[in-house]
Amino acid sequence: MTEPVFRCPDHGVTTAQECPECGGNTRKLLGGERRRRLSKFVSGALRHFPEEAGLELDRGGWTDYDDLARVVKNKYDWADRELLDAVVETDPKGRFESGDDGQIRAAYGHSVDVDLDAGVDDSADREDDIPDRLFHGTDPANLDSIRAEGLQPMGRQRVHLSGTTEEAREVGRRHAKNPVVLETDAAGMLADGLPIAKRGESTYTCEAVPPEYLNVRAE
Ligand code: HQG
Repeated sequence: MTEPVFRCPDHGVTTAQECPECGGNTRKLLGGERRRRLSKFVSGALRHFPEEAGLELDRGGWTDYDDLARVVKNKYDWADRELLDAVVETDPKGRFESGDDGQIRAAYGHSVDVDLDAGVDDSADREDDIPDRLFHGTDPANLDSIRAEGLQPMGRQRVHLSGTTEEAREVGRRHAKNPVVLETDAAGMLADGLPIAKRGESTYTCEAVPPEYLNVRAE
């Protein structure tokens, strides 16, 4: 269940009913269900259907925040810029990145063709931040195929991995009731020159994971 968002008059938005900074009263800004819907729509528009939503993404996946706020307002009669700000600011997975010059993009998850490293010359620095092991939750029905060809991006531009087994299981639950968790030898991939990037709070992406770097994680 998605938590509501509250606003403290002095310290801004929070998902706690009492402001974590001053312990003072907050007012409810956005209910859980509307927060979930808004986040899903914005994620979809920035990852999968920008054109249909009326947005133009540049090579790096960026679009103008003002345009997005307009699109959101047209889509939902109850939504406005303040609620969009709240969804973006409180996203627990860091799904959205704010750029210079009032731009926004999805941090990961794209099916549209973007290059998140476009115009960035220090992308290799991201590799300092990669844990030795990463995890991927999936439907057990995919295992034979994954054992044969490794993890492939399927409908997206990249394969997505999680920082913990719990998060991977949660991702896998989107596909199956009893997902299986695969462990990835991320250190081995990096040592062999297969790049991995950290995106958002705890999501890691790569072009593919060949089968020799994968193990089914025992419960
Ligand atoms: C599977 C969410 C057969 C793969 C999450 C997965 C993530 C194969 C499915 C992000 C395969 C693709 C992405 C192969 C991969 N044979 N099946 N060779 N290779 N698969 O939804 O990783 O909450 O495109 O195991 O947290 O589940 O939206 O990818 O089951 O970070 O922000 O093909 O989406 O983020 O499914 O999820 P998806 P995903 P948000």
